[in-house]
Amino acid sequence: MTPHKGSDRAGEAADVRQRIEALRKLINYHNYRYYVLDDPEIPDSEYDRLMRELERLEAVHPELITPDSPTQRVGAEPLKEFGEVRHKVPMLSLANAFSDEELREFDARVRKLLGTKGPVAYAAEPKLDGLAISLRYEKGVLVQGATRGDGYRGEDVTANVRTIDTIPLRLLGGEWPEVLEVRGEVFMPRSGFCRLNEEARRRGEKTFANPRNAAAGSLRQLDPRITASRPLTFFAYGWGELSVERLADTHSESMRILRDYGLPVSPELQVLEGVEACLSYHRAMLEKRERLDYEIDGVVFKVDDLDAQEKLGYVSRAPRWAIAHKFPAEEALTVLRDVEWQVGRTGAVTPVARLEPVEVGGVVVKNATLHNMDEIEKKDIRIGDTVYVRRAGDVIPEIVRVLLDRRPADARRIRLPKKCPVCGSEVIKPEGEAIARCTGGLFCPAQRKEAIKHFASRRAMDIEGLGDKLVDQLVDKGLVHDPADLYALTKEQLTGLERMGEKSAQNLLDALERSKETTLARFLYAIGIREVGEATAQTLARHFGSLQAIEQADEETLQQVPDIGPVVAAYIAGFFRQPHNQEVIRRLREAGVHWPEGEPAPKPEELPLHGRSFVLTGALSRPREEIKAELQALGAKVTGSVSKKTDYVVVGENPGSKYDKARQLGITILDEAGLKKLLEEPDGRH
Ligand code: 9MJ
Repeated sequence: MTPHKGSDRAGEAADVRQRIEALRKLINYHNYRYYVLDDPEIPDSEYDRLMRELERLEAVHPELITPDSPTQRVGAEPLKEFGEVRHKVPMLSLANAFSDEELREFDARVRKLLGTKGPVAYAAEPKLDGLAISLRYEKGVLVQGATRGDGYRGEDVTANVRTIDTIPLRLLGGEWPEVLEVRGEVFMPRSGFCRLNEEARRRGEKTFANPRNAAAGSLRQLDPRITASRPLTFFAYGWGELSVERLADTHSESMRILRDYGLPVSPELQVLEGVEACLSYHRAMLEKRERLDYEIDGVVFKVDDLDAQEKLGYVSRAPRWAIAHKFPAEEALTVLRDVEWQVGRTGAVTPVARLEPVEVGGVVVKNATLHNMDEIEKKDIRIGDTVYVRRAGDVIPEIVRVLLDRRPADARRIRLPKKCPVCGSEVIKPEGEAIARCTGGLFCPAQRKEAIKHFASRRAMDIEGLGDKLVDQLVDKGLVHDPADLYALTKEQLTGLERMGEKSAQNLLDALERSKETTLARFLYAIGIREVGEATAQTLARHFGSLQAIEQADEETLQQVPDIGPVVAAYIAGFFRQPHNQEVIRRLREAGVHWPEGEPAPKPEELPLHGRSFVLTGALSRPREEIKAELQALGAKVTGSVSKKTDYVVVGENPGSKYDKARQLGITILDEAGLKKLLEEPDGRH
């Protein structure tokens, strides 16, 4: 009996061993489909299931765990220091070409040395901006990973490269040479880099300056668990020591073979005939650069034929058969000469750097954005500083950092101007806000068009027929400088405009006349004080009753009003402090704009939506708080849950259970269009 039992157990063990091996093979194959071919065959859930089964079997049979098992990527213990690795075949650097001319010279040299008249075939691929790595496979198993170091001696980072999912721990197939050193670049995709920095920011930790630094910092961790948590990846672009003479006769064919072994290779790899094709490739990759999820700083061309490579040989430490054709630098050093302040159409006052002209990424840069005062202070930028300017794609150039050791003794601090450089009104930057703003809303030429369009809009003065295009024309022709000028327009002036007949001109004059009769709340909203929307305007009107009372209120008094905090109070007081704004208001009233002054604040029960209860649900196109404030200003109550007392449920996209409940209870359901109509005509029947 006993022998029988024993062989049973042996049979079972053999089954487990077989299953484990089958699982490892399957997992390696699906890794290859996913990472190398970018063409997964099974969903992630199925892959996870295979991994879990393998983990479970290995937990029960720890004696069957091998270092190349896909479960063994993260080693247990942090290292004290990295060991040294000698590269038997040195890891070379590449010569650079910085212009089309230099690439043509490279090609001419290659052809001369090879004695060929016709075009040479080159293998072309993007030049990754990461870290060069050598991976040593023995009998198909990854046994060592090493950094380039000085090209002859690097650091042993085996435990760390093992954690990189795209690097196979065991090669696919069985045809590989006994010793195979794969050379390539470890790098961090942009998307992963952004995620990593976002997480660091959230935790209040230091962020990385760029993906290259992040990749280098992640690979040089003594604790492989940290490396494992970083989104690193790898592309192979060559080889070092081989136990056979060659993998193939060309570079491109060798790369195809590496790919078949399960190693990721750039999908952009191409074979090109002659230097002109190389120049086109360079231009195409430069154009494509922004769309790639990893940073590249040029393209690499390698003579494809390996016999030709041998013939060409090496000069000092770089092969004569390869060259990196670099892209124009995206960063450059220059001097900050001065700072000017620009006023946007909403009154934002932003600093613009005037730079000593410098070429960055192929264009001459003279200006860069400095964003705002907080940014300037954070980076400690001063006039006279030597600064790094960065330009990427179509974005506005910006100052990355200052070289403090080059700061001249007379460097000047940058100060926010007290007066608007365009209209001379006061500039204010409320506590806690990043952006400074001009307070001359009604008068400032920079804000003119925007202010007039807002003034005329439906929910403000409601001047029918005065659309954006017409405002543009009136301002461009110099007929209107501020909202008060609208009321001085004549029929002759109007009929002189494009597409403005006698009839439309009269209609506009009539609309202007009608708009003069308004309410204090509308008027307050129309004059466009920053942060004073309709709800706040209504609250102000109700609370103070007259314009004079509001004009005379200081910031402290304003903060007594419900929902008005220090920022809004600062904007309101700042606005009325400007003599120019006062002047425009005086002229508006002189032209006949009026409202029931000094009227008692409308009683809550007089508000059009008084006593109505609303619930908002689903994804709405505007912030919920904004809609809520508008409804409340009209007297409505906004609550969080649906009950029999609810009058309306406003539903956005993908509403949840509140919508179902509202339907059950037979409550009126409004979509966004319905809500808009109700807000516009709250006095209508409902
Ligand atoms: C990079 N960095 O992408 C080489 N490289 O070849 C490519 N670097 C290289 N090839 C020989 N694609 C030495 C370095």
